[in-house]
Amino acid sequence: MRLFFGLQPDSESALAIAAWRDRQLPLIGRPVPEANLHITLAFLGDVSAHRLERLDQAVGQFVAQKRPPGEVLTLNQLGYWPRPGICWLGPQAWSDSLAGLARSLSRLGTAQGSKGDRGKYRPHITLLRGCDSPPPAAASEPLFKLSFDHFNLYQSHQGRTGVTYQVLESWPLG
Ligand code: 2AM
Repeated sequence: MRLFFGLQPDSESALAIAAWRDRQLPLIGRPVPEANLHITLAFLGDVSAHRLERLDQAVGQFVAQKRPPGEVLTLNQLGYWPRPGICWLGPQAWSDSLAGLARSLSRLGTAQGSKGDRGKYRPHITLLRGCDSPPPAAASEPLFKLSFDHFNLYQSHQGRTGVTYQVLESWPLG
C-alpha cells in the first residue's frame, strides 16, 4: 500500500487556493485537483498491508504520549522544484513542533518497513505537476492562513483517471 501522512486544508481554504492558482498562474503544468491539495508530513511509500495495524497503534501511542500541538500555517510563498517538476505553495516559516511531528512520523513509518524519504522537511502544497519552468511572479501574492487540528494517514490510489487519496485514519493535534 502506498501511504503517507499529511495535513488536509479545510474545504473553504482548498477552494480558495485552487481559485487563486487558476487565476494567478499560467498553465505551466497539470493542476492538482482541489480535492487532492494537501501538505505531506511524511511520505512512507510502499508499506505492506499487514504492517498497517502496527503502524496505527504506534502512531496512536505516540500521539497519546507526546500530544502534538495544533498548527497554524501562513501560506505565502510560491516555490518551484525542477527535479520533481512541481510548483508549490508553502509557508515561509513553520514551528519546530511541525518539523518534529514530520520527523517522528517518518521514523514510525521506517520502523514498519517504509523506505521513507530522506530529504529535509519543507511543508508545501503541490499546485501544479509536470512543470519544466518556474512560475512567473503572480500579480496578487498568495496569503492563506490555515489551521490544523488533526493529521491523516492517506493511501494513494493510482487509477486510470489519475491519483486519489483515501484517508485511512486520523489523529488529533492539540
Ligand atoms: P509532492 O506533493 O511534493 O509531490 C503523495 O504522493 C504525497 O507524498 C505527495 O504530496 C508527494 O509530494 C509526497 N512525496 C514525498 N516524497 C515522495 C516520493 N518519493 N514519491 C512520491 N511522492 C512523494
